[in-house]
Formats: sequence, structure tokens, C-alpha cells
Amino acid sequence: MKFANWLRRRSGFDTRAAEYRYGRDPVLGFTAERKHADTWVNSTCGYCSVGCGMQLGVRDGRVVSVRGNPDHPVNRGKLCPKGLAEHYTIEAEGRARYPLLRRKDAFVRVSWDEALDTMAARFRSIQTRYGPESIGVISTGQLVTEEFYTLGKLVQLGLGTRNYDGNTTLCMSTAVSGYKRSFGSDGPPGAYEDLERADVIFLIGANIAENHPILCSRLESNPGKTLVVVDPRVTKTAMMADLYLPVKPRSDLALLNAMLRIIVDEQLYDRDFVEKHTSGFDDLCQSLQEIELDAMARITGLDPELIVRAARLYANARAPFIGWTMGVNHSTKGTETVNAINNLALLTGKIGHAGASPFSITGQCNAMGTREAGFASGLPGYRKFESAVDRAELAQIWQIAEERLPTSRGLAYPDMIEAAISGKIRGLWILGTNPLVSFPNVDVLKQALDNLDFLVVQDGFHPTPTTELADLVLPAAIWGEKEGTYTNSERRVSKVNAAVDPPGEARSDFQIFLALAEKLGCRDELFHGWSTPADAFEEWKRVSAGRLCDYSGMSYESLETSGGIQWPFPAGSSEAPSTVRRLYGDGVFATPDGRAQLIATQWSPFPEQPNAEFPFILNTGRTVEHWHTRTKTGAISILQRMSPRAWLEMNPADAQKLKLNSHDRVDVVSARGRVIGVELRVTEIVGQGQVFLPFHFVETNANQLTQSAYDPISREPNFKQCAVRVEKQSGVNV
Ligand SMILES: Nc1nc2c(c(=O)[nH]1)N[C@H]1C(S)=C(S)[C@@H](COP(=O)(O)OP(=O)(O)OC[C@H]3O[C@@H](n4cnc5c(=O)[nH]c(N)nc54)[C@H](O)[C@@H]3O)O[C@H]1N2
Ligand SMILES: Nc1nc2c(c(=O)[nH]1)N[C@H]1C(S)=C(S)[C@@H](COP(=O)(O)OP(=O)(O)OC[C@H]3O[C@@H](n4cnc5c(=O)[nH]c(N)nc54)[C@H](O)[C@@H]3O)O[C@H]1N2
Ligand code: SF4
Ligand SMILES: [Mo]
Repeated sequence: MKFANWLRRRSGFDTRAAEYRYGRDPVLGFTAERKHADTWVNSTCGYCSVGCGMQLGVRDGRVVSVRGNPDHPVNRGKLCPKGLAEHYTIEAEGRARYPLLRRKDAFVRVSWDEALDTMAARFRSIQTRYGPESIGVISTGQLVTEEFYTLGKLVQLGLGTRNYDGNTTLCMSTAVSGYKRSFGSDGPPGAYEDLERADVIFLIGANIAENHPILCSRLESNPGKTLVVVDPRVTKTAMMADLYLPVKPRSDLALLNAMLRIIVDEQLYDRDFVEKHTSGFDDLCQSLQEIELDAMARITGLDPELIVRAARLYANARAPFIGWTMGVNHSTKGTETVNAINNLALLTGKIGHAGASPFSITGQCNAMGTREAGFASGLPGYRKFESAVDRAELAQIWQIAEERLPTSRGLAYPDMIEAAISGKIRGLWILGTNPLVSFPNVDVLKQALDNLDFLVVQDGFHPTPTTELADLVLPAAIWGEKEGTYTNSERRVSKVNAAVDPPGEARSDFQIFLALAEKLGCRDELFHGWSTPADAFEEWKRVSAGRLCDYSGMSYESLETSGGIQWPFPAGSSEAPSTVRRLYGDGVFATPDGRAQLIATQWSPFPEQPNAEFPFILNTGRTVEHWHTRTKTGAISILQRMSPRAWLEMNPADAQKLKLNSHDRVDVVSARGRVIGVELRVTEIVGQGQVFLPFHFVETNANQLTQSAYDPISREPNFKQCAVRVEKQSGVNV
């Protein structure tokens, strides 16, 4: 029994342990007794894409506690530290409560009517003067799918602009582009169960121990696996590895191509699968002729024998899993790197079976929902802008003229920012994202926002660095206060429920969209008879029917009782909702001829190599306690105390050369900016010539340093490398 408890705590963070430790609630201030809830509301965690099932404990109209849902198939009762403290976000300091309109230099509180009248009038007058596409919308991966579906329709058919994108372009757009090029559609093909059933697991640029902690407990229930971690930094995940490959920054593509070459040369590929289910084999082989093991070993910094070992390990595995996250996506070579990963799976036929999957681990709680239902890089239901058939089908469902659907996408997020600088975009609506902290080379963004005629920011918190710059702030309900669905990384749609009302006059994003549609005069046409997210869900089910992301067999009730359903789940499906589903098990891909595409790729050095003036490569990323720009976790004292400020990791050999010691305060300087007074951590977690800075802290904003370099295919920023120097602190941050 004792052993079982120990195991449970080791492999997750047990709710009871946390309650014991935090007997007197440090945030809400009442004692453990008062935390005993009267009722428990089932929901899904609103932080990361693991999608843990949760129960929110409600007492006297307040959420006083949360616990893991023991019956949920994803987390089986476990939660990570952020999840365990999530209820504190609801009553955290700094929630946005009232619409605020900037008059001269100060915000004044206005009614919702006045706020939305002003928004509609200002956007329309900008459009009259500069054309419909002078308005841009930047959304998020943190709303419910019903909201994404509603927003996409509202922006395209109501506001009438194609310039709609989200923070997902800072995050997942590379995986989306890579999947589309290789398999014909977006959609991670595997399931979390694969972590338990794979015999070999590669994690490339994915630090799940910090960022998807509950996936670690899925890994731990697979004692027979061999875990290979590819990351230039010795992360907590790397420390779990059987084989750790400390690649040089952004050399993954060289490693993957070397592995592909070895697999072809040693005939370790699946000839039958390649012949029946793929195109492009000859071109791929030809491109691999240029790949030489010794050269790739130099680029990656790995011994040639290690690369050979990794290639054989993958190809000879019964069921290999390759998971990746931002170490791959955040790169100007990101899409090609995803294609090289997919090439490995396709060459060896290791896809669509238990354990075998090239799997993009997603980031935000509902990054998937916006990919499925949104209007940004595709039409709803993974339809393509450029497909006449797809447009006709959608127009038919919506009963609108086909010409109202665009034939190509609008500007991607970074291109909208450029367009604001050049004056093409004049009005911007930012919702559920905080770009003043999260956008690369943030001075460019500031210039863009400065140049706008009208900026609306819709957020659950105020002030944030971004709401502070707005002309209009719209206060939004957040997790715990609204209803809908999230899709996690394994395509599992889970129910999200409201446990309490939002503070002040804050409204759910869904209600804000409907009210704005009313003001724009399109509510009746686009959202006839809608009043709750369930109305959007019912229409979305029809729009997704027959598509890869088919929801048509789901209902809110079945999502509740099953603890989430993986798509595709068509109406009339004979499978039980709880069945684990994988894509492409039949070898038929979402391309016109059903064949997946093998794609030749080419490594090249990352932009902005270190030089005499800026000798270090800056890597940026996350820590387990904090969520992105800390609007939520910065307001939660338990988490904030565990990780109160940023730090810079530097290798001891470099620190010695610079005569720096741990805890010194240093400045980090790039060609674009200076971050002042970061605490130094001298550690071998990072290699020589590399430094690491978390990007959570606006006071020491990593994006003051990062560069405006983007993947040409996905438009995702190269957040993980830029050239910097490190100096003893020069001044104080203001
Ligand atoms: N605690 C916490 N959890 C989160 C989040 C959070 O903010 N906080 N955010 C969520 C979101 S939206 C996302 S997208 C995910 C992100 O999850 P991750 O991708 O795991 O997070 P990061 O720390 O950004 O980067 C991952 C790793 O990439 C490595 N890396 C850097 N350069 C390279 C390279 O050239 N090659 C390779 N192979 N690796 C490299 C870094 O060293 C780092 O360990 O986390 C989600 N979960
Ligand atoms: N240097 C560097 N920069 C990075 C990264 C990196 O690794 N390095 N990672 C990138 C990645 S992967 C990501 S995903 C981005 C994340 O960057 P952001 O999207 O800017 O980060 P968040 O702090 O999650 O911002 C979400 C905002 O939405 C608000 N919010 C929360 N819930 C709701 C809601 O229900 N409705 C509304 N309207 N608002 C809500 C929050 O208060 C917050 O202000 O950062 C990117 N930036
Ligand atoms: S692992 Fe992700 S989904 Fe699960 S509790 Fe932690 S933050 Fe929430
Ligand atoms: Mo992300």
C-alpha cells in the first residue's frame, strides 16, 4: 500500500498530497476545512494540451478546490502543479471586469453596448476608408472550439476580412504545414496510449517533464521502452532518457537526414509500405545521396556511431513513436524538419498502429480546436481554401453564395504585424493572447500597434502588457466560467464546464461574439437562433461530418460520460466512444490519390549565427510552474513563489571565461535589445556557447532579444536561436 502511494506521487502530483501541504489556502485565505466543496463540476484543464480531466469543487458560489478526475482516460486522477492550482486563476488579482474605452490617455468604464457600438463603428469606418482587409484579427489556442467556430464565421462573413490568425502561428503552424505536406491533412495520427505501447520513443525538442508533465506518467507505465531524447539542453526530460542526443542547436534536420540515409543504405525500410502507400521515394533517395554521415556528425556534434545506433534503433523497432514540440517547430527549418520526421515513419511504415506514430505534441489546451474549426490556415473542417469542392460544400451547408468564401488565406500573424507597420492593417482585434510578451523581436510589434487607428484587446485579465496599449478592452470570462469543448493532442474532444459566473460584467468570448454580430447586423444571418455554445456545437458537428475531424457522432452528453472522445467519430459509428482511435491505420492518407508524400529536405544553418560581438546562441522556453506570459500563474502565489523570476543558464566553462558566478546579475544583449539584471545559473544543463532564458517574465523579456526570422512555409518564428552576448548588469530595469 505504502509502495502504491509512493508510486502515485512519483508519477504525478497527488491531489491529496498537495491539499495536505497547503492546509491553509495561501491564495483564497481560508482554512482547509472551508475548501471542502459542496459540489464537484467535471471539466478539462485549461492550461496545456495534455487535456487532463478535472473536477472543480464549488462552495458558496466559489471554486474552492480542484482535483484530478480519476475516471478520465487521459490523466486517471493525476494533475501537475499548474493544474492543481488552477482554481486560483478565477479569483486571481487583475481580472478584467468591465469594458474600458480609452479617452485621451486614460481608460474609462463603459457599458457593453457602448463598447461594442464603438468597436463596430470604428472597424466599419476603417474598412470604408481602407477596404475590408484593413482589419486584422489575432486569436489564440485557448478558447473553446465552439468559440473558434463562431469567431471564424464572424470574422470571414461578418467583418469580411481574411486577415485572421492566432498565437498558434507562434506555436503549432509548423506541425500543421508539415502534416499537410506529408499526409494531405493536419491531425496528429496517434494516441497517448502509444506512449505505453511503443518499444522505442524519440522525443525531439520536447521537454515533457516540464511542459506536459502528465504524459510522463503515461511513459512511466511503459517500463520496457527505450527513450531517446534529442535536445541541446539537458532538460528534466533528457534526464529520463536511455539515450540522450545532445544535438547542436537546430541540427535536427541533419540528424534526421543521416538516419534516413542509413535506413535506405542498410535496406531497413519497408519496401511494401513505400510502394503501396507513398509517393516521392526516388526523389527522396536522390536527395539522400548528398547526405554524408561524417558531415552530419560534425553538424550535429554527435558521434557517427551514435547516429547509426539511433537510426537502427528506430528502424528495427516494432512500434516506434516520435514526439516533438517547440524544439522542432520554432525554427525557420521547422516544416522541413517535421517532414523529415514524417519521412522516417513513412519509409519504415511505422504509422497508424499501436505505438507507432509521428506525433506533434500540441501546446495550448485547445490549439487543436482552432486548427479544426477556425478560418486561419484553412476553412473549417480541414477544408482547403484553394479547393473548389471544399468551398462549394461549405457554402452549401451554410446556404451562402460560394463567392463569399475566399480562395486563399489572408495574412499570417507576423505578416499582419508587418502590414500594420506599412499601414495596410489599420484596425486590430487581439483576443486570448499577450503578444507584448510572446511575439519575437517585440519592438517591431510595438511599432505596429502604435501605428494602428484602433486596437481592441479581449482578455480575461487587465492590465496586461497588451491590454494596456488597447483603445478598447473587452473583459472575457476564462476557464471555469464558460462551457464548450477542447481537443487535446491525441484528438480527444473533452467537455469544459462553467462552475461559477465571470467577475463583474465579464462575458464569455462566445457571448461577446454574438453581441458583436448583432451590432454588425449579421447575427440573424450567421447565428440564427443561437444562444449557447451548444448551438454552435450542433452546427459544427454538421460542418465536420465526413471530414477527418468528424464530430458528428458526438454529443455533450456522450463527451461527459466517456471522459472525452477522439475524432474521427462519425454519426452511427459502431465503435464505442472510448475506443482508442488512430489515423491512417489503413495506409490511406488524406491526399487526392490516398498516398502520403515523402519529401526531400535540406539542412542549413540557422539565421543569425554567433559572432565576435554576440558569441552565444540564446535558447528560450518554459518552466513547469509558469504558463507563458504569466497573466495566470504570476498571480498564483504558490507557483510564483516556486519560480519568482527569470534566470539565465550558462555553461561553467563560459562563466569562467567571463569571470561570472552563479547568482550574478547579468544583462543579455542582442542586435535588437538588452535584457537587464537576469540572475545567472552556472550549470552544465546547457552546452558551451549556449545560454537559456525562460520567456515567461515581461520584466526580463526574452522577446526583446529574439529575431524576426520565420519559417517560409508555416510563418512560425525562429524562437529557439539568436545571437547574444552576456555582460555584468549595467543598470536597473524600469
Ligand atoms: N509549464 C508549462 N507548460 C506548458 C506551457 C507553458 O508555458 N508552461 N506551454 C504550452 C505550450 S503552448 C507549448 S507550445 C508547449 C511547449 O513545450 P516544449 O516544446 O516542451 O517547450 P519549450 O521549453 O519551449 O521547448 C522545448 C525544448 O526545445 C529545446 N530546443 C531548443 N532548440 C532546439 C533544437 O535546435 N533542437 C532540439 N531538438 N531541441 C531544441 C529546448 O532546449 C527545450 O528543452 O508547452 C505547453 N505546456
Ligand atoms: N521567446 C519565446 N517566445 C515564445 C515562445 C517561446 O518558446 N520562446 N513560445 C511561443 C508559444 S509556443 C506560444 S503558444 C505563445 C503563447 O503566448 P501568449 O498567447 O501571448 O501567452 P498567454 O500568456 O497564454 O496569453 C493568453 C492570454 O489570454 C488570456 N486569456 C486566458 N483565457 C482566456 C479566455 O478564455 N478568453 C480570452 N479572451 N482571454 C483569455 C490570458 O489572460 C492571456 O493574456 O508564446 C510564444 N512565444
Ligand atoms: S499536464 Fe497540462 S492538462 Fe494536465 S494538469 Fe498539467 S497543465 Fe493541466
Ligand atoms: Mo505554444
